[in-house]
Amino acid sequence: MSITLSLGPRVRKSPYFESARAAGLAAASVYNHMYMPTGYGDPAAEYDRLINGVAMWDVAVERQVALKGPDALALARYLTPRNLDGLVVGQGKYAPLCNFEGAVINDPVLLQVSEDEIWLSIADSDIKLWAAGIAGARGMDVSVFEPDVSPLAIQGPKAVDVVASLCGDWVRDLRYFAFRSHEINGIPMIVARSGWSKQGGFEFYLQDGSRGDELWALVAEAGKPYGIGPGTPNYIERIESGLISYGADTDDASTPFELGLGKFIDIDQAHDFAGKKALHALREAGVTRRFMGLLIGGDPFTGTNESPWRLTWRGGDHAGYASASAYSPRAESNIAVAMVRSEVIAAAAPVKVHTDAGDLDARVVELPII
Ligand code: THG
Repeated sequence: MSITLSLGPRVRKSPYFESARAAGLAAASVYNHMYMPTGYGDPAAEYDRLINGVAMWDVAVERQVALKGPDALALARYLTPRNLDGLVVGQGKYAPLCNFEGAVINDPVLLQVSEDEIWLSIADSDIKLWAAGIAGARGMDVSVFEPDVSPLAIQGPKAVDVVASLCGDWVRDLRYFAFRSHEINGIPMIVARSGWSKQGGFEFYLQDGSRGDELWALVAEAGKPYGIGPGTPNYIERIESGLISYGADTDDASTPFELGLGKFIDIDQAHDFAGKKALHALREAGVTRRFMGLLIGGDPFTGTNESPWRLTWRGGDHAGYASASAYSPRAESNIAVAMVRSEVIAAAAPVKVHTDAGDLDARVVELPII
């Protein structure tokens, strides 16, 4: 049964909201205190555009937390276990953040936008408060604020042609997570090669919220020859690709080691950072569960799970939980991402998934699934 989303002033709207609504927005969630578009009523077409064509996504919910001032880099270093040596203006980095217990509290993309300004392009948690609190407590000379910046993603194999037709052929040479300032019709933005899919694409970080509908229309027009259409961060593709959805896949105790983010952090670096001591102890202890994929039997799923699904093995022992599930046209199977106990993984044992519609057999596989 579907439920109406109550619109009101307490939850913020994206600068693209009216354009998204006019394009047929059918479903939304809430993320960073904003409405986040989650569907336009035709999941099969939205998936197909992302895999074979090009789609445009209102992802203004990926808010920026700006760190600006002489201590911007020092604060960024304290906030992330990622090693920021070699950070340069114009190259972004995936930079998980941890609390003092070593649990992941967000997984932003970090962008050095100028010599004294760094942005954290955040997932769904209140990092502005955390960063401002740490800066204040440590007496750092830096201001922490949310700038007027709203990403619009253009994703899929044909995204590069759409963005090149709008911005020029230089975009073809941008490396992953690299970015540059650019204007289209005087609309200020940062163009980055990034996005929450593995199908390739770009993000326009619009820097004037009053011009969202104008930018949306320009992208829709430039994309017409390539069959562009609206989409959203894609549920099916992200499970196939094993991309983490912070808050959905994680809980209060999820560590970078459990989530497979160990390659993005450097706990042996000389700089101190929040969670350093805890992460050393966690590495020493080893993980007891890991972020994995599942291939699940049964008839093709039509929706997804509203709550995590419990996993069991050996006739009832706790094996973990599945946080997101879908039917994958490419895997030709039901699939899920799940936190799975290490002993289950080591035993290569089958698991039972306790879905809302009954129990199903599943096999645990490494991510990505595709
Ligand atoms: N775009 C922007 N901000 C964001 C997201 C985004 N903030 C929140 C969330 N998404 C951040 N999470 C991710 C997670 C993974 C990737 C991007 C954003 C990603 N990972 C690649 C991978 O895992 O293969 C590459 C990582 C790498 O090699 O550094 O792309 O989507 N603006």
